[in-house]
Amino acid sequence: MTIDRLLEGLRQRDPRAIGRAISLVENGDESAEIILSSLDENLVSQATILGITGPPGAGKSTLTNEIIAKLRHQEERIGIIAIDPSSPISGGAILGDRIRMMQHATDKDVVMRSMATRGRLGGLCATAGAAVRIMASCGCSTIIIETVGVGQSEMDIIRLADITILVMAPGLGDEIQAMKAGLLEVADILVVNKADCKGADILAMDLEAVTRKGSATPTQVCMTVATEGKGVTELLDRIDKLDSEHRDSGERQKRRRGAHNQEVLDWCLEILRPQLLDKIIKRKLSVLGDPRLKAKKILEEK
Ligand SMILES: Nc1nc2c(ncn2[C@@H]2O[C@H](COP(=O)(O)OP(=O)(O)OP(=O)(O)O)[C@@H](O)[C@H]2O)c(=O)[nH]1
Ligand SMILES: [Mg+2]
Repeated sequence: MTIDRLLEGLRQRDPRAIGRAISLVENGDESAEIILSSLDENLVSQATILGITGPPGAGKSTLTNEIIAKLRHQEERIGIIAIDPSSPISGGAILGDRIRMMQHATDKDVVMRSMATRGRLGGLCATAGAAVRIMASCGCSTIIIETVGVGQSEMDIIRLADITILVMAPGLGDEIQAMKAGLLEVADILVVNKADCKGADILAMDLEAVTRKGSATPTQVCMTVATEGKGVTELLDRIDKLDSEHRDSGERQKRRRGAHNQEVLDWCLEILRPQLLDKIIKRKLSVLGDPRLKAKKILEEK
């Protein structure tokens, strides 16, 4: 596809053109700059970016699926970015997510994209940020980033979101308990999914108690049964309300600025990494001595 046809495809909001554009950015293709500077910034700033995070198996994809279904009833166009850690913990996540979202797979107003974190030195924020912008510019008024809250790169990604939803579920084991503190910090809305299962009420009370410690007003927990679509309307109402509060108070703008700075930093590192590696190799450094000192010297060089 020529760049002109691709840009025309993006103007037509063709899902195939969107997919192609994201791939070109991801692969560091020269045309990425042309694509990214052709976007409709107005639509980008209007779109709502939701982060959905939580431990593996909590029901994030099932819930995302239900959210899509509800929003599609309102004729919204939606973008989904599934960050796949490709780790043994959630092996096969891509396939699983694809199958679960199959009911929306033929809907041209649901644009899906998976991104792997494995085998990547960095740049995930940069490329995910670009994907968000491309989708928003092509008419997606809501963009959902689904990520397992396990690693630093997944947590960085969540900063791209205007609103972050933490999905927990009963019966996920001790390992999850340990993750909770870090996850709670980034969450705007807490969801206890699998409310049909034993232990859901206790988990909700437990979470409310934890959030009460940190602030004057405890975060109210939303209960959902994603497999039956229960509690999803209430969750969407909460999201809407918080979104308008954030728009009014300037919180949203503040978050966007933080995310933008993070993305610029990510791009700086993407651009610098190969240049620096080249410099290092050319120096034919001895293996003796302090690597940190050598790094400082190379950076000080003009
Ligand atoms: N009983 C019950 N099961 C649920 C509910 N929501 C999801 N599940 C099941 O839980 C399992 C995991 O759901 P997913 O939506 O794949 O969870 P996930 O958080 O996306 O998992 P990863 O992407 O692997 O991190 C599936 O078998 C779902 O059918 C629920 O509300 N109640
Ligand atoms: Mg999933």
